[in-house]
Amino acid sequence: MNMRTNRDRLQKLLTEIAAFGGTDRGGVSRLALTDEDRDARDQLKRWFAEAGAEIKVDTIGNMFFILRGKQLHLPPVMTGSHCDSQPEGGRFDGILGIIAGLEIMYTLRDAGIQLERDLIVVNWTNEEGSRFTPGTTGSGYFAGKLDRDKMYALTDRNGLTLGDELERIGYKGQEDFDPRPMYANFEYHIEQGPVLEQRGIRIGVPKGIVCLRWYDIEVQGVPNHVGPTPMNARQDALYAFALMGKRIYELGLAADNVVASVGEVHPTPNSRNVIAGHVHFTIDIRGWNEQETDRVCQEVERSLIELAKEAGCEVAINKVWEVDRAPFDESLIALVHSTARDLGLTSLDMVSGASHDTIYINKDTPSAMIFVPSIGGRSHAEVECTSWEDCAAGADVLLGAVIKTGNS
Ligand code: HGY
Ligand code: MN
Ligand code: MN
Ligand code: MN
Repeated sequence: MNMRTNRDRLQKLLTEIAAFGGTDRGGVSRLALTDEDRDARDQLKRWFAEAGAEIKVDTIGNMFFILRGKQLHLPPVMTGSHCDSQPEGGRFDGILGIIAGLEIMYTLRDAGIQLERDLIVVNWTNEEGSRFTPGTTGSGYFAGKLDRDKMYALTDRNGLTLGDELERIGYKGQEDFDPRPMYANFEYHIEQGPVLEQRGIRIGVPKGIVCLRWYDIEVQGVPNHVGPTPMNARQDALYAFALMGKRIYELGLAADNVVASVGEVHPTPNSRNVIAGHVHFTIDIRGWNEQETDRVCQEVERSLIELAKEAGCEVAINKVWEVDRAPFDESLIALVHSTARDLGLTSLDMVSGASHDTIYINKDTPSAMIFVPSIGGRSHAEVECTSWEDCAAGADVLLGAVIKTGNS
């Protein structure tokens, strides 16, 4: 008999947690380590305590909710995701995976079931990387790939540091927690793309997550008065950016399965009657094929130098983050497919174009992910939505995968 989660309770929990940073346009703005993130973290603590979980917070603010199994010496099973959101994010990105983990704990409690293995549900700090760059800070630190002091020193646009903000919201743990070796890790997440909806498939099973390359670019021109300065006597940093932005898009478009995007642009002084003297902008390049992705990176870097010269400006190119792709565990991928099938759900192999905390956890723990459709393929936007029915279906698959591995 396939156990199922409680769909009404899952919907209620997701609705209530979405109020933390909720916007009047139906989205969520819960940037990492803000008051909204703190309040949501506090609520998660209350709910997981009701589910009977022990709670540990490590020195980078990762929250581990532990439901003890019968055999404490066995390597545990992990699931979880992130509570922080984009500035104008959606109600499901990240938090769905944590709340589904909570619902599984409630479901096991209600059924009087204790797994053989510990079950650990995690809230990973600063997955989005929007306020503090890079992203997946908590999971990257846990995996030993990001240096804690460097992460503590990261600053947001107002000059506040990650370490100070962690302290301020009361989530800077005193010691780390390392349950490794772990038996398996599953991350349940919305697809954030159009494939499942277009194909009419209920469950997505990524074979892995693409590699990512993030840049900060500084373009230096000469600020001047827009009126008296002749067009052929300008060193306009915004014009240089315009040339660069178009080329970056074109190089991504021409490449084979690589995406290249500019997300942030900050001109200085950003005044309508001043020729911009400086532009800071960001580039995000990703692809499953690392050679092709790095070829595009080289093309982009070469273009930035060429186009800066064309516009009479200087350019500084800083690669601020790169993480290799994460190929998931074949046997856990098969387990997710078979669990979906046992529940009467169709499933599809795919690649995750979005990054997730599992990109780091996968480094030393066999991992797999479970996707459910995003309506209209939209995410990282307030319109982000997944039907309650699909939220429950994905949670049921996670429950099945956790029970199978938790009792194996
Ligand atoms: O950027 C990403 O792919 C993730 O959603 N933060
Ligand atoms: Mn996410
Ligand atoms: Mn996201
Ligand atoms: Mn004037």
